[in-house]
Amino acid sequence: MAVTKLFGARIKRREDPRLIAGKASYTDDIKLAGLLHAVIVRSPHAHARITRIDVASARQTPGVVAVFTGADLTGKVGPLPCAWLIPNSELKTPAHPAIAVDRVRYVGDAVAVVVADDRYSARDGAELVQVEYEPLPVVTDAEQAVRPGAPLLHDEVPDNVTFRWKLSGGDAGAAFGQAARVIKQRFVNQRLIANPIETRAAVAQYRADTGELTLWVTSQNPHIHRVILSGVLGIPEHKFRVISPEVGGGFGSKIFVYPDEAIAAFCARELGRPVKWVEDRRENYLVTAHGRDHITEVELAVQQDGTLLGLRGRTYANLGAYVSTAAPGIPTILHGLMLSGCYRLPAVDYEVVGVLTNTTPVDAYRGAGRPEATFIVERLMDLAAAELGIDPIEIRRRNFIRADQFPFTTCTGLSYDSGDYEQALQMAMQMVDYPAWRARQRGPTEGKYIGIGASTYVEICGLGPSPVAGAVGFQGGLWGSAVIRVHPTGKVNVFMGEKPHGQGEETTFAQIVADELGVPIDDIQVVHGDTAVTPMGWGTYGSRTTAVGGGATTVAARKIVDKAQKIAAHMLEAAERDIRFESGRFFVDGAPGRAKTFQEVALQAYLAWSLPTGMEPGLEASAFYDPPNFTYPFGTHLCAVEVDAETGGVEIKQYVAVDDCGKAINPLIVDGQVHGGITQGLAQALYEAAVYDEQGQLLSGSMMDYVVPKASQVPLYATARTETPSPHHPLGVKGVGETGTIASTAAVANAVMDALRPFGIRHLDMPLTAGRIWQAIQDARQTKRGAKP
Ligand code: MCN
Repeated sequence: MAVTKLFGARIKRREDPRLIAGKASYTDDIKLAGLLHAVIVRSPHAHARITRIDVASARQTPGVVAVFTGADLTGKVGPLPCAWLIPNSELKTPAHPAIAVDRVRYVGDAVAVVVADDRYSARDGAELVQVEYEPLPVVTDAEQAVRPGAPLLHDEVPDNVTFRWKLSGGDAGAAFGQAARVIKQRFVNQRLIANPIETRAAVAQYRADTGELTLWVTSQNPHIHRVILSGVLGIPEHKFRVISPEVGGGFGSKIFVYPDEAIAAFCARELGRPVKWVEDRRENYLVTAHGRDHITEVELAVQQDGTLLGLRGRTYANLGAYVSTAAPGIPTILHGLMLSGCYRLPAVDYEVVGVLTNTTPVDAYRGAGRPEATFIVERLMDLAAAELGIDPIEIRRRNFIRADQFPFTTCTGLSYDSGDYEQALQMAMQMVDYPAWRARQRGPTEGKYIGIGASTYVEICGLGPSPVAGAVGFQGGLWGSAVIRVHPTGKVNVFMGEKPHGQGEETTFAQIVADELGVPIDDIQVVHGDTAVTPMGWGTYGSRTTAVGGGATTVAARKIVDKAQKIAAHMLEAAERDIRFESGRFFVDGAPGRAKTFQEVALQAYLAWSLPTGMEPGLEASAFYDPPNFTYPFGTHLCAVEVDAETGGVEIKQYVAVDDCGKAINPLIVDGQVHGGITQGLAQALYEAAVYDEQGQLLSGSMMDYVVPKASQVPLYATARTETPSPHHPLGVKGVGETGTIASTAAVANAVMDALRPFGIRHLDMPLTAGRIWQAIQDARQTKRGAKP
């Protein structure tokens, strides 16, 4: 019988029917008897002392059950900890109380919580909480915040600097000493907002008789929420259950442990009734972690032929008002260590300064650190090419790490597992007809300027291994876990430690297990998101779920087959070494008729009437898989744009993405991930920006002001893949969830800047809006006219 392997099959996501039909159950869908509703009162000031809070009127509002302020939480809810203590940086993590007690530090900082029978009464009550503030000077910009005399946020951090992290590798001094050219540039990687479809939410239920707390929460990592909140709330882990039901996207923003979740749990414990808190969209903009926000001064040393010699510079990373859960690791480990890109860069000398400002805390947002690094490296490659008169594709080729050089140790200290950068580039070049675009660019313009941009990227993902996590200060392990339970009828449950929230692992992990066990995919159910049911897991982020959780699932499945093989041998009265396993059948080598199906073996494992001597009954296996290395996906994205000089408008004429995520389990899902990722990346290049005014008010605090691109603003993407398996992964896979975001920002920005070269414009900061481009063209024309004698 021909066997259809599911690994590599473009099957549709099994989670989609319930999502599309509105049948999925999210945190806000949880309804419990006696449920109360919480609304959090938030500071309208970016920086102020709280001189008085009067909650009397709020308490008297009909329907209001309780009002709590920071003072009520003191001693009962601890500060929210930072979980990435990067080493050798003198990291300072000022206390982050769930509700501010005497001082607020950003617009949205919690000052009180009102709990009522329904949400409307809670909101009415919240409006009656009277807070007197004494405004303090505000600073929102990272460079300004480190200047002498800048407003200070925390007494424990006298210069607003939470850390200074230094990176050096090779001899950067010598590299710059011998450089034919030094390319200098200042880059602003603007602040972004994640915009998941579902905002955050929490429902907490406490049983005073047993001391057990159940928290339903929009989390990308329920076990991390449990371990951190267990400490914050003083509830022991074994009596603390965290359930993440359906989660409507996160893009990183639901990794972190927020004040709101601790507040909901506190209220439930205090009041002895379940409490629900649901973030509205305005709050989501104000208080859910933002991403990016780097200011970088950097220089690249090159030889005349474009050979890279060294890179040095400094990034000011704006971390907002408090140090969020993973914040220090993003601009350092995930950004600094990737500054070598996919090139043979011999030397690096770099500093990252983590800065506190009166803005929303900043943490991981899709790509987290790697898009910022790719942007710097790939923009520098184009600037170097332009200065040296070399084609931007050619300068990349000259510096690529070659396919025969893997594993490759970068000057930043990473060991890239595998890659063939030239192959991906070649494929992308065939897909766009690069010479034709260049010819069009040289042709008549008629006010429309063509630009072609490349981004040849590599990313670090599939986070662990755990010893490295420990070495870089991450306060957790980074292995993956899985439990596979085969039932007596041969049906299978896979319990994942990680927590997908839109990525599709219910499908891809079922594909893995179907192949490994030889059972129909419909006989497999994948379960995730409940600490009482699933094994400990470190979460879904850093495109790690398939690399580590998929690794664990594969190892667990192989343990099942191993045991089943022993049982089959016993049932067939043959030596185990003579048993073959194919397509769900165990048979005696050379006698295919002497066989037992996987289902027959599963039944015998549970009946246990006749098992090999000493064998335990049952057919269940667990695995904790700690990978030996990260995985390093890579690829080439090429983008052709047309810029209208009269309006400044940018039209993407063609977009090609060739990505290599090792072996693809489900190319349809991989394409979907790449599409979503590219869209978020090009949104940064062209549209999105979180903007504060000088008083720390978020001007782009709603969907009316923050431009998430519409379908009409996004082109059709052409995607393709090369396949360079990860040599250390049991299935050869690498992550793919972030590739699109990491690659596309630089590709689009490079294309736009290429189009603007005839005007002598060297670089513009993102987002490259029509207004900004139009103004730059006017300025350039003005300068040209002024320069004329
Ligand atoms: N996959 C595959 N073959 C591979 C690699 C992956 O078929 N070689 C499949 C996986 O099995 C999975 C999907 O592609 O179905 C993404 O897998 P992976 O690369 O392991 O990434 P994660 O599941 O760890 O997802 C995290 C990543 C990140 S970090 C962000 S942010 C992000 C993203 O995924 N947020 C998302 N994609 C998102 N997609 C949605 N819809 N919503 C989000 O919030």
